[in-house]
Amino acid sequence: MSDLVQLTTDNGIAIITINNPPVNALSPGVPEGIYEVIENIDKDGSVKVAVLIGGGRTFVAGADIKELGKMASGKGQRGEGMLPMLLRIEDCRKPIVMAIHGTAFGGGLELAMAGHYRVAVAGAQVGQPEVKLGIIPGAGGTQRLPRLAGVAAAVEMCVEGKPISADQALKLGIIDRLIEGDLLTGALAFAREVAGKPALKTRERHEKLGTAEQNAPIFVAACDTARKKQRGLTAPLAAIEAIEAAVKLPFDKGCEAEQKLFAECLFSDQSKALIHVFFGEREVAKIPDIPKETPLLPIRSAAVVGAGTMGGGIAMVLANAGISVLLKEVDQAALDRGVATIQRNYASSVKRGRFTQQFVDECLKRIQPTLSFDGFPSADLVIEAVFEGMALKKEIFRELDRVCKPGAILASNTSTLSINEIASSTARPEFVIGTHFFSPANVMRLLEIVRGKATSKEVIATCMHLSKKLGKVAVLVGNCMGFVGNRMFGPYRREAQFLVEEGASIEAVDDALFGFGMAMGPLATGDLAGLDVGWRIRKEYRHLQKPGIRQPFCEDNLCELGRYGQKTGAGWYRYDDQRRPASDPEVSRLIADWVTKADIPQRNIGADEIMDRCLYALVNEGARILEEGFALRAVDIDIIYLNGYGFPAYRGGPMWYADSVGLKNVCERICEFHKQHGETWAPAPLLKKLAEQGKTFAEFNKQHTATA
Ligand code: 3H9
Repeated sequence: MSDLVQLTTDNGIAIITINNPPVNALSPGVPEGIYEVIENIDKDGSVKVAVLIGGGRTFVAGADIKELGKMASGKGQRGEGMLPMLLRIEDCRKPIVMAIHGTAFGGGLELAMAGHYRVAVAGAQVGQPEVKLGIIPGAGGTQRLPRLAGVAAAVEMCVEGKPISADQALKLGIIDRLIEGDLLTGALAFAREVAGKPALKTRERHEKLGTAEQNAPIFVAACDTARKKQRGLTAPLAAIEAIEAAVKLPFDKGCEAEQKLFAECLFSDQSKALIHVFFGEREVAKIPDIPKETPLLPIRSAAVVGAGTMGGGIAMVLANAGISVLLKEVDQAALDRGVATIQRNYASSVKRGRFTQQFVDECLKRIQPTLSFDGFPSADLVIEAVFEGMALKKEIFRELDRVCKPGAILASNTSTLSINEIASSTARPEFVIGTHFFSPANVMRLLEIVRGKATSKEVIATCMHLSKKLGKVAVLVGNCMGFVGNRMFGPYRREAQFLVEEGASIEAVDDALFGFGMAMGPLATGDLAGLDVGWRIRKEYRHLQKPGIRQPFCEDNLCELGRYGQKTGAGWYRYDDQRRPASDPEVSRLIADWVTKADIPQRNIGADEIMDRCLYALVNEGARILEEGFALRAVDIDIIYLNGYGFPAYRGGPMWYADSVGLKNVCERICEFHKQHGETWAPAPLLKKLAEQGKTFAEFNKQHTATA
């Protein structure tokens, strides 16, 4: 018997324990081990009933995603162990009780559903999150779940991929009992109750399935919603099709349909990209020169300087995580405005069902508005989120250095300014760091953690660790202008504007990128963020621009006319009072006028060129950032773009996308643009080198982290 699956007995009850840390994934050897154990139990006359439980912190978090990744890339063997193992469990003549704690996800839930009974502790979660990996449940989940929970619930769980609580699972009939206290003790007691009773096979249950006709409206509605809410993703539609098969076909035929759809999804580019994203989100937490054991500084209380949109959002994020926070402004009116916005945001979260009123009341109590630095000496962490100006930031940091206790972390939410320069205004640069939240801070998952040249490892480790508690995906970046995300966003939006100046319509540019899967087109994004933000920065840094390099001008001209985007009701588009966009013929007329005066030749530009120009501008800058070491790995850039800039997850991020197109192709296209449009398109040296060597950014990653 393998070490992965252990069998013990307790007064005629067999206890099967899965021990495959950290999450008991169904890696090779686990299904086979369970199969063998069940065979023994079935034969053993002294055993009346069995309990299957996960060792360590969880039941089973699913199939081994590493193995799936290998299979998806054609490098692994298709594991045949799962399906026979599940049938073997279901056919066992002794009842098998699945005892769930932690998570029963994906193949873990499929395993649990093949058992005859399921019990769980209250904190457990169950789910079919496969769609998030671009696949569907592939071990009978789409066939057994509707039999236990009904079609509507199964569709929701398999299509959205969100986990549900043990309590919800009990209500839906997925589990049979909630266990209070110790899980194994409760599961053994339950097993004694069901010992000797017939072992119910989930696959033979039909009472909740209904007919194809009865369920038709559920499938139609689910397809409509999936097309809108999960635009571009194929797995949600495949999951619906597989559940339809459960309703229309006998169990074994339904499983065959599921297998076919599962294989189609697994071998798709979307699945490869989403598996890359799964591991990428975990990889970014690993910093090569900062060991896991680095001591963390305690963060019990915090303070935020500035109660504007960013400061208020950051205060909410901290309060949501149970951290008390002082919120400082310079005058009462600004403070009141900030607090009112926080209250409004919380009220809308309650209305949308995201938070309960009780939770919100507790959070509001944790946020203490103030006009002075009086309470600051007790704060473990201070985040400055004031207007983007170096002189002001330095003045604040001088003051923070004076009032804060030794060992307090002093963070700036700057999106562009040098952390080294900000740190130089303090006597403790090792405690100064950048925490670049994205707007709205209480919603966006991304957090760029900016490492200054003196920032200590403890401070970095603490901020990376804290970000998880805050529900954020943190990516460590170096201290360059615009850091990683905004530095790349510049060339991306620059190309969008050039395209408009060369004859593409505003709508054509945005539609092409939206069609690619971006949450919004680049020009509409500018309107949302406020065109004046970039305009002001450009004005401040104009003296640094190299002469003779083409610069876009339409956006600056729009700003000169007071068209700042959504907030002024007009930018590239026109907006009504609900902020709904409409094309604005006035802008098209203005642009036609400006480009005629600038003597820019006009031509028809297709969607392919629009996408290549914008996306390869991202990639080219990303390659420079990577080579200069401001991002640790290409995957770090991908995770930044997926979580902060609306890049479609199923394309894996800009660097993964470039790898999938082939760096040789990308580089050739960039060289064409270089010839046509001049110096801004000089190919990044790293891109050129990898293209010549026939390598990918991912391969550069591996080499880089191996030597780091
Ligand atoms: C599936 O089941 C398909 C089926 O239908 C069958 C088809 C035939 N595999 O997230 P954490 C690693 S598809 C391999 O940091 P947490 C993870 O990479 C699967 N590895 O911990 C990390 O490694 P490292 C459906 C996995 O406590 C370590 O475990 N299931 C797997 O924040 C700790 O993970 C899912 O999609 C896995 N399945 O969260 C569930 N899961 O330390 C995916 C985790 O080297 N997993 N690892 O970086 C999760 O959602 C979270 O990991 C979980 C724990 C909630 C379980």
